[in-house]
Amino acid sequence: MNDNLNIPELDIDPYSEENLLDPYPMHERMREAGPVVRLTPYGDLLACARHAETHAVFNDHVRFISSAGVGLTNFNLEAPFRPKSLILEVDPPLHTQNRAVLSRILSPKVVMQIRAAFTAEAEALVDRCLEKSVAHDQIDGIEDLAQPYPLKVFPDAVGLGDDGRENLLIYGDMIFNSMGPRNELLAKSTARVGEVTQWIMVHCQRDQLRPGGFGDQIYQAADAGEIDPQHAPLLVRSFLSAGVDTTINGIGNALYSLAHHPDQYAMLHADHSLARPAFEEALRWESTVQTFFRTAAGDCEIAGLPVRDNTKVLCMLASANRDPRKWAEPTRFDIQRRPSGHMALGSGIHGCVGQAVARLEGEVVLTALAKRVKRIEVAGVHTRRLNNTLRALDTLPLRLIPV
Ligand code: OVV
Repeated sequence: MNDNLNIPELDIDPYSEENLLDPYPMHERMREAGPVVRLTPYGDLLACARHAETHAVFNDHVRFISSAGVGLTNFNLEAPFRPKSLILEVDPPLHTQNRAVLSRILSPKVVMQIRAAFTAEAEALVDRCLEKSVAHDQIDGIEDLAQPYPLKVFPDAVGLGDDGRENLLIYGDMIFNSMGPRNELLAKSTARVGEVTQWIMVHCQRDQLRPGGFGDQIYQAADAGEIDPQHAPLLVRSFLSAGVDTTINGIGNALYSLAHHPDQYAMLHADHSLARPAFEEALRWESTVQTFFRTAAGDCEIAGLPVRDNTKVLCMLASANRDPRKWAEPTRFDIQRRPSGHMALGSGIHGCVGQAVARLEGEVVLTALAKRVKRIEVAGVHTRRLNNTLRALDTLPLRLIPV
């Protein structure tokens, strides 16, 4: 009966406070136990923590589907937390159709067009941070830089108004918590679920979106018959769900990584063209989205081990990104590494559709810093914002030393 006999069983809770604060010892235990493990606190839940299997699962969307949810909750058994995302939580052919539209709106060509505006905003913000750091001896890397930057440039590009953008932060925290168990973190982040969801859905309507912005372009695609017009608001919702908290923490984690590796920052300062590879290495080293799930559609196997139909598989992206089977000296933060094949933006048909915009944001913020800031010093103890899915900082006291 128990065909999971060959799968190592681990009494590990990836959502304990200890593991969320410092996931790396847990990652190592999971990787060393086997190519796929069973996490006994969550019943029949399987997990992949090595690069090869995580990558294989993500690149087999036929066996490992997304339409049963990419969090712990199995939508075949329980209702989703919110109406399903029409890109993240669907399979082909609907996924293919919707993704084609989002992919065009966020294409590398579009990114070339927004580059100047994104660069100007990064330079202005880094100037303000530098002034503040000189005047007050420190800044908060999160409140003063990592948070305001994406919160300005991305909703501007989507075409949202200026008011109420703090709702995007609360919403992001909630959505990414909702992909874990129903723990205290989820309960806290959903305290204002009704009000925040209401704000989000109102701001997905066409009359709230500047003509020509990313949001309005979804409605234009509906006008052109490329997507179901009834799907337009939920596709705009994907921008608002996935586009802010992710990049905030991507930039926050990059600042953290550089502040804690002054030799690496010195190299970036000496050669600004390292901004993009430095952001990429920060994604590998401190992966913003730590985990996503898939669900087995039929009995199958991972690395020769049996997986029963409808089993949830936890894919440990952040662990794959430090798997010594894949990376030389994986715990070393090395901005010259060029970590192609990292899993921080996913892989396969669901790989981050906004990745060109995300990389632009990281690159221009790090370039603006590299030009103006000689050294970044740690000016105090950072604090973490625990989230069931995201590796997130709450505060990051930094001192920016001008050139
Ligand atoms: C990648 C991602 C994260 C969260 C939400 C969504 C996507 C969405 O499509 O709503």
